[in-house]
Amino acid sequence: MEQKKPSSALEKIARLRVTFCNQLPTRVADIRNTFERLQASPGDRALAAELHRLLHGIKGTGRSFGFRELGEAAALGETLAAELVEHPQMLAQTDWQSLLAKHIDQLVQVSHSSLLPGAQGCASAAAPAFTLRAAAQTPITTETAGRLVYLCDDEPLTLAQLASQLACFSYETVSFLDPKSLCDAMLLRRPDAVIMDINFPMGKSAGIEALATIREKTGRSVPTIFLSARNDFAARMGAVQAGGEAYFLKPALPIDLVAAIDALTNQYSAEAYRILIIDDEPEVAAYHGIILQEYGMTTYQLSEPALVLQVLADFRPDMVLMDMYMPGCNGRDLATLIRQVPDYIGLPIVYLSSETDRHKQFSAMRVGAEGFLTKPVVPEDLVSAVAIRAERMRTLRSLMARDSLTGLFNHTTTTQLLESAVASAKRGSKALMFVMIDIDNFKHVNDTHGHPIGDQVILAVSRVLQQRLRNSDVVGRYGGEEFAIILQDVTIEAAAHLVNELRDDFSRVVFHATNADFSCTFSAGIACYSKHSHAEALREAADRALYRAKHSGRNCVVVD
Ligand code: GH3
Ligand code: MG
Ligand code: MG
Repeated sequence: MEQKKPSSALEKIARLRVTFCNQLPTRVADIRNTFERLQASPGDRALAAELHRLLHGIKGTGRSFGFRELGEAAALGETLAAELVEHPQMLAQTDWQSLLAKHIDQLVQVSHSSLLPGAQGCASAAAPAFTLRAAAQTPITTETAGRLVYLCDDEPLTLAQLASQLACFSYETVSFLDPKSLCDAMLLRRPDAVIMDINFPMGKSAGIEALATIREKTGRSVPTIFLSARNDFAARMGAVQAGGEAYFLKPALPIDLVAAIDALTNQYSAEAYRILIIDDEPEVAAYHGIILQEYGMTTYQLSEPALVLQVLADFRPDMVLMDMYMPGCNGRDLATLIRQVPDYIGLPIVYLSSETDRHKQFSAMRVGAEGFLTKPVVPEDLVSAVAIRAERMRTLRSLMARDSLTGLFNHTTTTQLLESAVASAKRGSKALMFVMIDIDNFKHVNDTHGHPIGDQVILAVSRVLQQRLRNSDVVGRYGGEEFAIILQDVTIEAAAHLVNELRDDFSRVVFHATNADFSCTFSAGIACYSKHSHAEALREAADRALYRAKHSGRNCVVVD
């Protein structure tokens, strides 16, 4: 089979411009034809609206594709046509007729000259209306396993403890006893993060000075966390000025350090934003889609408004970009229709239109839309307007779907995800395992060390699970001290092996309570999809297996 080279965004946009140029003669002829029909029946409001929509389309699309003159010529006609929609009888006046006729003639002329080779770059068509920054080099999602952390402390015991604790959370660590050897190692291999003491035998701020030197030598910064016994202003300010991103007093809880490393290394960087673009002109929708895709977003271009409910349900966008004037319905009506569906009450809708009339913009926004972007939009403005709103939608959704203590999926969402995983396993006859985990003797932890320490233990389980599992695996907090995992595409042996490793990792995490250090264990039950063919049966089977694990002495994994 012939392999097609993927084309760049600018090439794709160039092709859209060519399509636009090819359509231009027909579109201009349509405008002329509609105007003639309107002259024959001057009071026809629907015809006036149609003329307005056609002119408006050429204005917006022309400007977006860089045909400025064409856009301006269409804009003149559009303004008059908009007046006619409000007051159709005005066309009876000859001066209005001749003015509009003049604008349309002018548009025809400009459209001819736009199509001349080299005129506005239409024939060569490669002339971009803007420049795009280089596409994002880094993938949006990152693998969670195997993060490298450099540790630097002159206390061997501190280093050993830190290393063993971070290993439980799947961090690979390399330890250094002095800043100089850390500095040398940084030049050879760059870690994902550094955890660094401040006070060393060679100076009480040697750690801070070392970081400054490293930055100077490597020319790059690495997320750095200071972990120090010093709590004075000079140490803290020095750490900030050297570029330290977090500061912990010794002894720090491993779970807090892990949370800080995660945050600094974007461990859980989200899936690409999903943007639905509704525009009756496929080329315009595609053009905006290309810009957003360049910035790592996933888009769906819809030019048939009647399909909107189906597409919303299937594509699950984080926000909608909506054109204003479309045949059959306008953006305002379509936004209202979307808002009337309870599931989409919070979905951000932003208009993207060449409508510059402030009154019309406000009227369109009144139905609960979030904003108005005017075509042609500067790509960076489009991207940031979209990203801010999509991010807010993500946060809202995540508040509803996730547990507030651990950030894991909550019970309801986990149950829904299990149901859809079962449905897709049925379709693709894929393997699916459901795991239930329960902390052993947790009541005793609460009774002995207090509820807040109990919460730390719950958090630690969630971290161990999140760190070790793939992005595609579902991890949920099923109840107070119960967790659930959905593993796809694994054999039962592999699942048992993996959960056993998780159990072993967690059992080695050390917790610091007021009176004593202690550790905890959990038990787990695993059920396999093909043996149990629906969600409820899987859940019951995993629960039974967990019960057996508890009865055979806890701290073990049982497969149903
Ligand atoms: P087993 O090994 O049989 O599971 O014994 P257990 O003590 O872990 O089980 P039990 O179900 O008797 O006790 C669970 C305890 O978990 C009781 C409840 O107070 C506590 N718990 C539930 N949710 C939370 C929470 O969010 N934070 C804290 N700290 N404790 C919680
Ligand atoms: Mg329990
Ligand atoms: Mg328990």
